[in-house]
Amino acid sequence: MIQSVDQIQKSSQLPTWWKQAVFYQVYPRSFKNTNGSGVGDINGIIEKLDYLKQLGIDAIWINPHYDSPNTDNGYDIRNYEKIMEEYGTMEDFDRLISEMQKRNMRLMVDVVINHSSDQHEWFVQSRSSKDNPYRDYYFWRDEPNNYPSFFGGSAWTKDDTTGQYYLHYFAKEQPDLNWDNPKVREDLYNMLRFWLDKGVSGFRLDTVATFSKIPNFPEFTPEQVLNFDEEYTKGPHLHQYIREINEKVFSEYDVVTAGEIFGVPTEESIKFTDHRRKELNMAFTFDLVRLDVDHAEKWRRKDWTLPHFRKIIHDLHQTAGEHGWNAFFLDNHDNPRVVSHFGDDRPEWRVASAKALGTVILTQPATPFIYQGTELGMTNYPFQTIEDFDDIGVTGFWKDLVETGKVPADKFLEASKYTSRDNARTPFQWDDTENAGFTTGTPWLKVNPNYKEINAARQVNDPDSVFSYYKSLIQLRHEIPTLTYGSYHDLDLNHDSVYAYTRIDGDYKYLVVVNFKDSEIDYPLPEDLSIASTVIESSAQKSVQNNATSLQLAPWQSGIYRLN
Ligand code: TEU
Repeated sequence: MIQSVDQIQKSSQLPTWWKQAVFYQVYPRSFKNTNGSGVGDINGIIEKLDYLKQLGIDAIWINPHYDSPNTDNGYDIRNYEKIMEEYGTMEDFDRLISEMQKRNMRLMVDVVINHSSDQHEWFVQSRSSKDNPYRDYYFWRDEPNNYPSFFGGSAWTKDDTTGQYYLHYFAKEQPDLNWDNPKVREDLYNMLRFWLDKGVSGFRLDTVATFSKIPNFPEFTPEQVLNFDEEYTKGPHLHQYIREINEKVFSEYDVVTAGEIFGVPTEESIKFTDHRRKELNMAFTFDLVRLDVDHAEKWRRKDWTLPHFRKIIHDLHQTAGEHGWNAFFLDNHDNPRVVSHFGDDRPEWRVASAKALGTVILTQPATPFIYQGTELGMTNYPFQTIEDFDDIGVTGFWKDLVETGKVPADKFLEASKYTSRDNARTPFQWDDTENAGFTTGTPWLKVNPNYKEINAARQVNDPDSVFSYYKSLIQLRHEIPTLTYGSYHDLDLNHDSVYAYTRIDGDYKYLVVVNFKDSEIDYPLPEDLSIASTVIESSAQKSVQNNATSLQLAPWQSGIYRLN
């Protein structure tokens, strides 16, 4: 039965396009190269729009496309109003927008304004002398404090020109902008208007929770040093600044905003997205994808459990309540591949578990974001040595921990193999030709050797592929508004192998069931629930009888059912 959006008008959540949309994240550097340079480009995105349209995608978030020396793959912007040379020209960008508009798709760009590149003109000026008019565009101090950088080492670097230290939460090539300076804010807002005037429909705000700094930079206690990612989000003016961007920029345009609120605990996320506060539309929170990151040694991975996983999801939705909204994702360019992280990427379970996780991603009361290649079940990369890595998150900590003898090399490599951001950044696997059809040149990062087995060409027309399953899920997401707006109820937070929840809106009652184990399970439905019909199942199993009160789940089986 197809439900119309009118039927959910009465529900507490007002329907909007961006809540119903399915977003796809393109990491341009690794998506598709068209000129043999080995680096993905804008023309490559244009070339593949029909592929994304076929999948059912409504909107695309692209990682930074601006001029950059690429210390952190574009998250170090040298010129905010220029296109990264390897990616193409401003004409290419304009064509991307118009080609997307033709296909009724929207573009969300990445806004990196916590910091700039050290090669940005503002910083070049700022570092040149203590009385330069741009000096206060950044933070300068005579002495550093004990703030750590996200990429290892201190968050302060001494600049020889003036002998002072400047602040950088990320790499030393990424100095933090001084948001307390109203001129900085005005310049940034003008830049945002420039892109909105071009027809951009969305902003993903990079590390938005760290815009406001703690006045006078007091030393952190040892406990604060351990929790530095959260401490960095405690600047006193943060929400004032976000409200100001909303008032001066967002509210003047038809734009959707998604904040990367890294470091903010799930329970606090509502402060950013409660529509009455007029800040952002939705938030990316990280408790879920980072649930297995070791607190003290962040490069390491711990075991995780399904009850922990579902508790975080439960809290996420609970916190959003009727006034907030979230972006939902299980992987992105900063995290391992979802099938290798939360599924099972061994050949016998890769397809089944990739589909199971797709069911999870596309049935939450939050806007789903699919990271490129996730719709194919692309996996982590088999890294062997430190030379295999490009990620400054790995190379920075290698210097900090291994080269100083604090952590043995093999221990560090073993962990980084799972946690490195490079896992998600290997080139997209289009087909089984050389370099997986990504480029005719030498790819900037090695292609995963499993590309002959895992690639788009093989999956697009195969009804049993991960791609086809995602396509069906996306279609269901579009047809059944209850999957977007219905209430969410986890049926048993403690069950350690079956993740089951209902999505209910009046008489529209759905059950989502996912077996997180590689063994069969007989699952009696709790709470007197019984099945009215099957909406979709991720793999063949014994057919479900009408009014069934239990399900026999195959390994990594997942499904959506109508309930009586
Ligand atoms: O990430 C913010 C962030 O704090 C982490 O996800 C970070 O990547 C991780 O701790 C490093 O291991 C954003 C971007 O998504 C990321 O790619 C950039 O590197 C970072 O900001 C700096 O701009």
